[in-house]
Amino acid sequence: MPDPAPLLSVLDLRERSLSAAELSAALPRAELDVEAAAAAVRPVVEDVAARGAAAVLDASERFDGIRPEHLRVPAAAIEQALAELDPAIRTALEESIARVRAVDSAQRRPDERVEVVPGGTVTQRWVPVRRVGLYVPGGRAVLPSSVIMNVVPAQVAGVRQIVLASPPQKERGGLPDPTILAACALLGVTEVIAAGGAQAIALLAHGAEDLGDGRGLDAVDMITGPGNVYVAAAKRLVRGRVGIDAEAGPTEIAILADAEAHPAYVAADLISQAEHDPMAASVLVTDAPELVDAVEAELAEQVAQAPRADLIAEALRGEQSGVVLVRDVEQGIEVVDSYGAEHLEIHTAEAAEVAARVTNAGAVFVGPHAPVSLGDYAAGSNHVLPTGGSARFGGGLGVQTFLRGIHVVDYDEAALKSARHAATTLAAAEGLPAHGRAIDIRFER
Ligand code: HSO
Ligand code: ZN
Repeated sequence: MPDPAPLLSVLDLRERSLSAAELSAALPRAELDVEAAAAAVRPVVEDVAARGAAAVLDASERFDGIRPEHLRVPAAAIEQALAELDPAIRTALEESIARVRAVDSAQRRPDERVEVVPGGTVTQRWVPVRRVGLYVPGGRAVLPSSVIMNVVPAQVAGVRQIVLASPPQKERGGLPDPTILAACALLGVTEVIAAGGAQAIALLAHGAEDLGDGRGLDAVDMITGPGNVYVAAAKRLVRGRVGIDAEAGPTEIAILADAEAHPAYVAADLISQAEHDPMAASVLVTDAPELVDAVEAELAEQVAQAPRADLIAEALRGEQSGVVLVRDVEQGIEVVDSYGAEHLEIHTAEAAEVAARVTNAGAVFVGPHAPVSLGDYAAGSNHVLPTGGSARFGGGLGVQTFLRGIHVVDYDEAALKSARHAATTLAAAEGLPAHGRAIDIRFER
């Protein structure tokens, strides 16, 4: 007997006017305790920093139940995974790669030279990070699409050294998942490490003298990629030693919809992200109470048919999911901006215009034909996106993630002269006369 109770709880804001702080506190969202996880993983990270490969192997045995024979995945295993890959999956991966590569190639920022005065230029050079570590999880679901979303922008940015880490699989004799290895082969990634969790993050950040095959592993400069709370916690611990992208939390979808939205599509899309994780968030923001009823009816029907029905129901019933009823689309935009969803779909009249007014979201999907799962695999957009409201201050992974801007200052004598007065005056005002002197001396000698 299916449970007839509605899956989504409803927060009615139609009669309420809340301050920004009250609004963000009222919206459904689970707290992810990265700090508690950090305390748990700190000994693992420290052990890997101290003992290298041996500590990684001990942790694998403890947490993954396997001590892989090779921490560094042999080239032959990567090639074999590609040779054995289902041709239909290979074609789909290739299609996805081509689309992401097309977008990233066009969106790589060019160096920008500005002539401030005649003879005085400042150029912004965009320089790729030298060596990057990419983490691809292998737990609840194995996501080879995440290999694409990490590797392609790094490659388009010009990163020369890419090392990918993914957990060893017990059933595979300690190799990472074969589809992940095949995706590496398709992308030309040859440095692959069979390690997962906090130990993988620590290994990437600290490197190791000997991976067990007589060869060392160089520490990386930056680590990106999704993962569970322990991976997020380990990234927090190594941040500063290396750069990291956003700390990934459970997937989120928010849908802003009016009465014209298709209930079946809205329900299917809410379910699609709920399928990831019992902690995943599915939030519907609408000014149409009749849509809420229609979506609930669709949810009951579609969830019952879904192979992962229990997991989906748990995510939809969780405190992080729900419906927010608003007066109009205007208030809806306020709500979705306050929420800052990882993924935001717009199912309203004039969807493109509404989308253009949203300022906080990891990625925005416009209209009835752009579901989030399109973006997960094959839109050309990236699916590694800010979660937990971090879309307020961070963006998703992209070619820019792997580039650093370096200002190159090139002034001739006349150009320096034009700046002399402003610079020396400010130096004096700051009580730093040697700063001014370094300019004046050039006009005295
Ligand atoms: N929606 C996930 C990414 C993903 N979905 C991978 C399927 N495969 C987080 O954005
Ligand atoms: Zn997804």
